[in-house]
Amino acid sequence: MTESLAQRDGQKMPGSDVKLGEDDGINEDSDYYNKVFDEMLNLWQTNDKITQLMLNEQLGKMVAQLASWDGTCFWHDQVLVKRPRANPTSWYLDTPFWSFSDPKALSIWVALDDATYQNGCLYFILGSHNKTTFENPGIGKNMDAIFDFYPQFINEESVPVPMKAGSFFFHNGLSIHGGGANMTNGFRRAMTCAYMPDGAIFNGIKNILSDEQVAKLIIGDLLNDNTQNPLIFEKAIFN
Ligand SMILES: O=C(O)CCC(=O)C(=O)O
Repeated sequence: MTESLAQRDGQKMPGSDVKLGEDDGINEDSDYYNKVFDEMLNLWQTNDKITQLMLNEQLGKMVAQLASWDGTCFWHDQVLVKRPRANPTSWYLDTPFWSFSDPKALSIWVALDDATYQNGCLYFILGSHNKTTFENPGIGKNMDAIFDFYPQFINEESVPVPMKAGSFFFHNGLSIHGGGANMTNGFRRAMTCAYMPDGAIFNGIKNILSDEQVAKLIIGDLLNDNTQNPLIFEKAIFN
């Protein structure tokens, strides 16, 4: 991990000049958001070890089983470093940010440090993924903003997920989730990967696609660029 971050020298994403701490055009309030975490995307494209680890066929199979897909493609990876004293991650949904819309789309979240109540472990509103939609409530500064959009969840319990370093969980991208502030003087680092079903189609949202990629796509086109969204697992079909 250290090697893959050093190789990037602060570059947030391959093919982009944006560096950590700068406005990436994805998040609404970059000044605040850059103090939620340092976010680097698609390390798999610049580091072979990350490719081997995160584009692993067994992982793709687990995702396919959880999502009931026949094939799993990679959407993106992210390293999320909550620095000492970092802001909380407001409640939000993942899937509405992505360039495809699938109710089963999910991510893996891997703790690289112990994630604790004190340093910003994640929290979930359990079962919310069954009632949310692809409309995007966004992610802002106000922790409770999502409940203007989904008032039916305001009284639901928040379930914390403290994690030991090296452990991981999967979560559906339509789950309402967030993370605590880092109240400590240490780092809370995590790696996530989001997965897409084979055969997913473009929904018009740019997300991490480059301007050149978007220019070649129209809504309804297959997202089948193997250099961007490689197929990492395919269920064998026996006649
Ligand atoms: O690590 C965090 O604080 C947030 C991560 C997250 O929201 C996600 O992986 O979907």
